[in-house]
Amino acid sequence: MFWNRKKKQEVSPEEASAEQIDEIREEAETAEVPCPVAEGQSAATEMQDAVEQEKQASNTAEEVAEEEPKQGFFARLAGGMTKTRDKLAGNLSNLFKENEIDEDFYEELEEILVMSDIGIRSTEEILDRLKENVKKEHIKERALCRELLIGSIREQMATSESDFSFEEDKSVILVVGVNGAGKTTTIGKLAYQFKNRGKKVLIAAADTFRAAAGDQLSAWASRAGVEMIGGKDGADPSSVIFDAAHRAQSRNIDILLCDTAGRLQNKKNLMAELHKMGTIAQKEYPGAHVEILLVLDATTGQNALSQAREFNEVTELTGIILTKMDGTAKGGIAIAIQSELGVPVKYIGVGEKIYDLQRFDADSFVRAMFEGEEA
Ligand SMILES: Nc1nc2c(ncn2[C@@H]2O[C@H](COP(=O)(O)OP(=O)(O)O)[C@@H](O)[C@H]2O)c(=O)[nH]1
Ligand SMILES: [Mg+2]
Repeated sequence: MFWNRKKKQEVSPEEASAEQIDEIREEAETAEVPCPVAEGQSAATEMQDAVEQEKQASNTAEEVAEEEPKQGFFARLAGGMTKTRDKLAGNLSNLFKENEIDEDFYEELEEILVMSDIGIRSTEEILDRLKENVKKEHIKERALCRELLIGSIREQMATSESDFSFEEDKSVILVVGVNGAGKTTTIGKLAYQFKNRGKKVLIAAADTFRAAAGDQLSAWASRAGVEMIGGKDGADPSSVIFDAAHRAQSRNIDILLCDTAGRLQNKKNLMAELHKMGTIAQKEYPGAHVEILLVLDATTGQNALSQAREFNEVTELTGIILTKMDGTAKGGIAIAIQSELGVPVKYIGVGEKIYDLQRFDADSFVRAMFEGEEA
């Protein structure tokens, strides 16, 4: 089955996570009988969980205004990406002031792109394409390179309609990612969007490791006005998926959104658990599309890229959700992830409110990143 196929990812030498990836591979290969329940949490994990819970406790229903602001979709994206744009645009405008297209120009451009978290590999790809086009179109001015550069990134980031066909199918969406990435919040936002589009939505609370994770999700479910199943601390996550998928099938639910626990400390279990969840979902809701979306915190920059690689090794991801694009200068990481993993970025989170999630659109993203609201 598709989520069980392991992709052979090329690991770039400049990334320190290569060793970690080997480790996951090794663990994956020696995985025993799927056993999703934790085999004892380390003190560090417990501490991390405690900090997270405290953080989440402050994220109460009252704080989340439900009324969508009048500000348009693009304005909110551009507003959220201000820091990323400021960092990039300032450097670029100086670069494009001069005229000569020489080696210095390409070197400086390379530095600016890498500094913007676009990643070494994707920067090289972008530069190669740019050089090719400069030659082909006999371009002599730096200013003209700007448009070529933007166009090339837009092309690279383009998603296809089929990437989102699951939204119109019957789908089970497994939302995966490390603690604190924004899984639960994003599920609330997705539920709200799908519900508003007239879909029948059900949420499964399969992050049963952390105390109060169920309560947090339940608060989001009620804000979104959808039903939730599960939420008992310590329950077997797969049994939650079993019940939820079963209910989804019997009630003809369109979208079943599943919250999961993600702890990189325990990859063997994580892999086994994700596999088991996918298998159960498919079995209990035959015909439903299984979508595996990885939630990454954009503020962690290169670390998010390493996490994406690691998760992509243990399960076949069908998409990425980048959260916290607001308030970070590291938005360029979206480009690095898409280019290096070949997994499309499907949604981006631009704030903590229920409407602060946007379906990824390459054109708007590139405009927000390079030009902002005035464009
Ligand atoms: N600024 C901002 N904060 C976000 C976004 N998405 C999630 N968060 C915050 O990130 C924190 C962790 O989110 P949570 O959903 O609990 O993460 P989980 O552990 O992966 O389920 C919460 O305080 C959220 O409000 C976003 O797009 N922007
Ligand atoms: Mg959570």
